[in-house]
Order: sequence, then structure tokens, then C-alpha cells
Amino acid sequence: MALDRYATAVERTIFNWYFGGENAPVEPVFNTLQMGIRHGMQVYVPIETPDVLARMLGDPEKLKAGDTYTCGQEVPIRFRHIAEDPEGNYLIPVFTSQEELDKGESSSVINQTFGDLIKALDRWPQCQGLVINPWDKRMILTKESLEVVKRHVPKSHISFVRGSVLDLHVDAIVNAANKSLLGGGGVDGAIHRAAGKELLQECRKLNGCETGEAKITGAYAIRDVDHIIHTVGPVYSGKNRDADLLSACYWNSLEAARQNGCGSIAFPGISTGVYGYPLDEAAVVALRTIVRWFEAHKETVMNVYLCCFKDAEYEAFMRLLQ
Ligand code: AR6
Repeated sequence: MALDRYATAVERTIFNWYFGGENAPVEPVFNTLQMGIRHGMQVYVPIETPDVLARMLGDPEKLKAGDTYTCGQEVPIRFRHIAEDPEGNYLIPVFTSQEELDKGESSSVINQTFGDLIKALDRWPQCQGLVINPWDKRMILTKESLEVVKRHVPKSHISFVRGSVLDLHVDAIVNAANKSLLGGGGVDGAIHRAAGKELLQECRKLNGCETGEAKITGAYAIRDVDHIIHTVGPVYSGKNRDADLLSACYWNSLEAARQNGCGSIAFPGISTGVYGYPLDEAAVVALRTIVRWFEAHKETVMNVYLCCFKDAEYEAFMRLLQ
């Protein structure tokens, strides 16, 4: 488990940033880091051996100044260094969760707020910055990029992703369901298979869902997702009402996410599969609605991922953006 939900959010945005590949935007990561700074996000920071720490704690006065950190009371602690070069420049490793920590060599750690840690870096000229989760999906933040993070104003953001909603680590994924909410083909089938039988059990209690509405459940066996938001898109008919209903799906899903404290949500192309909504038309509705929702909820920071399972869906968004 991560130490707190802000650290989980950072871990998730970094995962998604890797998944997005070369051109993936970094804003979602900066959003979660800045939110972490604002809310006292706790991270794990490896320190020197317990013996050394014990000695330090025993007689703090005898410690030399220098590479130490004062943590609350007068307890100097030396952080572990990583990637030290011949000139003695180094990075400090930082972990968002015990799982990330356990992927590499063991070490004693202390809990530290991310904000205090980056403030302290100014005192260490040879420290070049931090490496978040160095053992796996690492993110190196030099002192310069940390300055950018410190000044970053978090705001809602849309990322376009080639892949399935099930590829991402987010607080909520959206399911393009049918009115019964009891499973089906397409993304609905994939989500039910991944979440397991318990999802169906919870869905049975929901008494279905009207077109354009959204209902939330747990994510069960889908480990890196907290909630599933089930929405029912319109079957494309070519009438004006289609767009209103499709728009309601995006709006109501975002509302369900916000009301349940989610800071990230992944959408499939609702109605663009079995329900036959033309991709270019659906892309306009999706994008307009999400942007309108952002405008209406300026106080909320939501990292939205629009997942394009088919290349044609991604291309429709790119045409629209041009
Ligand atoms: N994994 C991830 N995404 C997928 C998958 C998959 N296996 N299959 C399709 N998509 P669709 P709809 C993407 O057809 O049009 C179900 O049977 C697809 O590329 O799943 O809203 C329900 O029970 C597109 O972006 O949903 C309903 O009866 C998105 O998922 C009906 O289909 C939606 O395509 C709903 O039709």
C-alpha cells in the first residue's frame, strides 16, 4: 500500500506516462506531484543503515553538518544516494509505496513529506535531484524540473491514449455498458472478465441504468483501479438526441468520479463499438463535454484519459485537434 492517496496518484500517473510512450504528456504527473505538495504527501525515503541511524539518534550533537536532514526534532538523518558520479554528484531515491520499495534492495526508510524533502534539496549542492521509484518505472526529477513542479498550477487535463481502459492505473475506469448492467461484449465483457464475479453480483443490485446515466461500483480484481463507472451510451440512430445522450454519459461519469473523490478517470469510446456511433461525431461530443465539465468544475483537478482501443478512434481525435 502507498503511504497516502496522493502518493498512489503519483504512482499511477507515472505508470500511465510510461504506458503512453514517447509523446505522452507529463501534465498529469505534475498535477499529482503538485497536489501532493499541497496536501503533505508522504513518501518513503531510504536512509543509511539502522546502526548508523541509531548512533545518530544516540548523540545527535556529535554529527557533522552537511548531508543531513532535520526531521521535525533535531534528528539528523542521512538519505541514501543513488547514481553517484565520480565528482560526487548524486540523486536521492524516493518511493511512493512499500511495493515499489520492495522491488529492489532492502533498506531502512523514513516517511517524509515530499514538500519538505524538495525544500531541503537547496542545502545540498551536489544533490542533482530525486528519482521517484528507481527500481521500476522511474521518474528522474532534476532540481530544475522540481522548480517547474513547484510552480505548476494543477488543472484538469485530457490525455489521448492508444489502448484499453484496462491498461491504465486510474481511480476510475468507465464501462460502456448496456441498460441491464449485467455484462455483454466489447469493453463491457473485458471489464467483467477482469473484475471477476463479484462485479456482476454488485451490478445485479443496481437495477440497471438508463441511457445517458452512470452508476458506480467497485473494481474488485482489477488491482490498480478503485472504481468502475458504468454508463449506457445511445445506440446510434442519426437523430439529434444521440449527441445529447452521449454527452450525458461523459458528464454523468465525470460527476460520479468527482463525487467519489476520484482524481483520474479513463474513458473508452462510449457507443463507438457495437452501438455504431460514427467516430468523428463521437469525438466531438466527448471532447466538448469534457472541456465543458472542466469549465464548470474549475476547483476540481481531474486527469482524464481517453482510451482509443482502435487506431481509428485515436485518429478521429487527432483530426479533431488539428
Ligand atoms: N477492451 C477494451 N476496449 C474495447 C474492447 C476490449 N475488449 N472492445 C471494444 N473496446 P463497445 P458500445 C472499445 O462495443 O459501442 C457491449 O456488448 C471500443 O473500441 O464495447 O458502447 C455492451 O454490453 C470502443 O472504444 O461499446 C453493450 O451492449 C469502446 O470500447 C454494447 O456493447 C466501446 O465499444 C455497448 O456498445
